[in-house]
Amino acid sequence: MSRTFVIIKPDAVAAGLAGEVLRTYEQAGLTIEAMELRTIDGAFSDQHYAEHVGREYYPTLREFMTSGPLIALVLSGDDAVARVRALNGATDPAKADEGTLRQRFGTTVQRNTVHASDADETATREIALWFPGL
Ligand code: FUP
Repeated sequence: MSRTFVIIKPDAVAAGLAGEVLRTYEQAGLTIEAMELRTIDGAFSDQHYAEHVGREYYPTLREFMTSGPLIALVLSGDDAVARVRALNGATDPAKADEGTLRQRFGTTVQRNTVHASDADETATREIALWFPGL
């Protein structure tokens, strides 16, 4: 049993897709451990995306991620990190496998519906940042 951190990004929340995204995770047997609708500021985005600050695409990513409410989630289950990334699909929705969340609902590399931790250590760091009480 392991945990992962997920964001239902502002594009998906604005489009009314939160329920469908949650249903996809729940039907795959993942359990919701924490969940919050939240609007983040630029400084918080910089902490979350610390590895990306300074990249040429980061200013647009920051603007998008702070543009409206998102849903922060902690999911648990067997092999949660890998299973959630498989459900999400490739970063670029145009390259994501059929049936994945990003293929179904994503529009661009940034407006790609969801974020999820890419390794157990990342999950630990992201959960501590977003849900320090957990
Ligand atoms: P992922 O782990 O699938 O979310 O992908 P990355 O860690 O590569 O990307 C993190 C965020 O940066 C995503 F929102 C996509 C965005 N990004 C770009 O906009 N351009 C790039 O060249 C790479 C990433």
